[in-house]
Formats: sequence, structure tokens, C-alpha cells
Amino acid sequence: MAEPQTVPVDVLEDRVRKIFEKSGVRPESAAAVAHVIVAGERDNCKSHGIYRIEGCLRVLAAGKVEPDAVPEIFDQGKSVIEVDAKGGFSNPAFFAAKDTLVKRAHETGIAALVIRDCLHFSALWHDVETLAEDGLAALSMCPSYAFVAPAGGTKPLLGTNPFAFGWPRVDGHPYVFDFATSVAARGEIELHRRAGTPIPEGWAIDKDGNPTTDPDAALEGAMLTFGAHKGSAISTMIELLSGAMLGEFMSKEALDFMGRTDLLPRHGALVLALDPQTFAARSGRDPLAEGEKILTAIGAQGARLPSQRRFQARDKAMVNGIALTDSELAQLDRFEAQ
Ligand code: NDP
Ligand code: PYC
Repeated sequence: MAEPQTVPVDVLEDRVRKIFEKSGVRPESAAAVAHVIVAGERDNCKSHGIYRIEGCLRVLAAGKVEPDAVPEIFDQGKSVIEVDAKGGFSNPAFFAAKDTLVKRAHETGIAALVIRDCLHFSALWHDVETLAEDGLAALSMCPSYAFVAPAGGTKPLLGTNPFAFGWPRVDGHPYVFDFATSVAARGEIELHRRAGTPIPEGWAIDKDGNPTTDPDAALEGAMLTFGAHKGSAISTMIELLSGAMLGEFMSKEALDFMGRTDLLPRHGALVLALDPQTFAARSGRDPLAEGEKILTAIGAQGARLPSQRRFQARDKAMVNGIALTDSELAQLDRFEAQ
């Protein structure tokens, strides 16, 4: 097999941005989407890296995302800030409202960003990491498509509903975790299908409710939540907080609205930002120093922190470039030629 070739991060980001611009996406949105996709590839998060370009272009071709949507912010100076993505991608909407969210969280201790009607394809770590770099603890969640059976059920109802958390650290990268509330992200199963490899046991059931390791049967059947009833409850919470509570689609409605499982979902998203200094102020203790105690104690046991693998991949990619296979490079060439 040919050795992967490496592409500098900024070169890849430029190529991806131009692919989106050529597909009619307004330049600011193309830049935001390219930035997040290439950040995923850079950090070796393949399920939300350049593999997602194809899916985004499919939604654009189907006319189910607004390429020239300009996000509109509704801010009444209170703790809840809203940004309407107007059927465009979620990333430009987040970037448009991020500074307001950060400012409000530092002013009041806690602020929430409601993102309305966005096409959502991306991993959530990017947003919480950015907020943690601004000294904030952050939580982010959204529904997706009804692909996942609730614990004890056999039919898809819940989304793969990602949940991410960021915490600022005294030195270095923030503490960040980000996971699907299904055992694995849908993108992971799709990558196994493409590679012709079985999925691990426990990820999914077939359409008759039997356990399966066949990616095609899994995609036709239902995915399973992580941690059985516990993941099922967290996933349900995400449906309630970032779907029902916002008056935006829950995962079943998102799927019904799009009508096709090969199109990425449109729904809302919720991002919470909390200022640890405000919360700890009357205690006289430094919340970040306190946080370091548990984070370093975890490392002292030889356990790795979430995102450690990602940050290591990033460091490597920033020096050596991003390694891409011949078929990934050929696909980029095809997108550029379209
Ligand atoms: P993973 O199971 O790969 O990783 C989940 C988290 O656990 C990561 O923060 C990861 O850090 C960390 N982790 C993994 N292994 C260990 C370990 N041994 N010790 C400590 N921490 C560990 O993620 P998923 O497959 O569940 O999700 C992948 C992505 O899919 C997420 O970014 C999510 O946002 C995205 N997604 C998006 C959806 C959407 O609708 N937009 C829907 C569903 C998922 P590290 O990265 O360093 O390995
Ligand atoms: O990987 O489950 C997933 C997913 C759904 C939407 C974006 N990613």
C-alpha cells in the first residue's frame, strides 16, 4: 500500500474552503466550515474530518442547507443569547455569537447560547475547547438523527446526541471530552462499512433487534446507547434540553424533516458557558488550581485524559502536516474539479 502523503494544515484548510466556496457557500461560512473540518482531520478525528465534505456537498446539492445564510444574533443583554443560523451551517453561527457568549459569561457567571435551525455535521469539542481557552467551563449538546434505540427498546428513536465539556487549565490545553451518547458515532459505523470491516460487538442491533457486527445491518437497524440505561437517560436529556426546550427539532423530527438518512441533520444546539471564578468567588479558593488537583491525580495513575490523543495528533500534524491516503487526496481532487 502507498505511504500516506502529508499536507500542511493551512494548505488543506485553504483547499477545503475553496471547495465550499465553489459550491456556493458564502466565503465567511466556507471559511468557518473548512476550519472545523480540517481541525478534525488535524486532530485525527476522522469521523468528523474531511470525510464530512462529501456529506455537506450532498446536502448542498439537495438544497437542504442555505449556502448564503447570514447568522442573526438576538441578544437582549440577558443570560440567554440566541443565534439563528437560518438553515445554514452551525459553525458560522457559533463563531458569530461566540464573543457575546464569552463576554456575558464573564459578566454574569453563566450564559447560554441557543443556536437555531442549523445544519449540524461537526464534532462539538471545537466549540467547548475555544470557550475553555477563554477561561470558561463549557457544555455543548445537540440532537442528531433518530438512529439509536433507547435502552430496553429496539427501534431507533434517540439521536447519536453528542455531549462535550471543556474546562480551562492553568497551563497547556484545556480538559475536554466530547462523545456521542451512542456507543460510537454514526460516522464510525459508516467508516467501517466503507472499509469492509465488522463493527465491534455491542454497537448496534439489526432491524429485528438482534445484536450485529455487520455495518450495513447496523445502519438499517438501530445503534445502542453507551452505558445502557445511563447513556439512554443522558441522550434523552439532550433531546429535552437542546430539542424540546429550545422549540427546535428533536432527533426524530430532524430525520422526518430531511426525509433521508444520507443527508446531515438540521436542528438546534445548546452551548452553556460558566465562569469558574464567579462560582468560586466567595469560597476564597482558586477553582482552576483546585481543578488541577484532580486532573494531575488522574495522570499520576498513568491514566490518560480525554483529548490527550487528539492534542498529540495535533502537535504532530502542525509539524509534519496531515497524513492523507491516496484515495482521500483523489477525492479532494474530484471535489475541486466538480
Ligand atoms: P470517542 O469515543 O472516540 O471519544 C470520546 C471522548 O473520550 C474523547 O474526548 C476522547 O479523547 C476520549 N477518550 C477516548 N478514549 C479514551 C481513553 N482511553 N481515556 C480517556 N479518554 C478517552 O468519541 P465518539 O466516537 O463517541 O464521538 C466522536 C465525535 O463524534 C465527537 O467529537 C462528537 O461530537 C461527534 N458526534 C457528532 C454528532 C453530531 O450530531 N454533530 C453526533 C455524534 C457524534 P480523544 O479524542 O483524545 O481520544
Ligand atoms: O457521527 O453520529 C454522527 C453524526 C451525526 C451528525 C453528525 N455526526
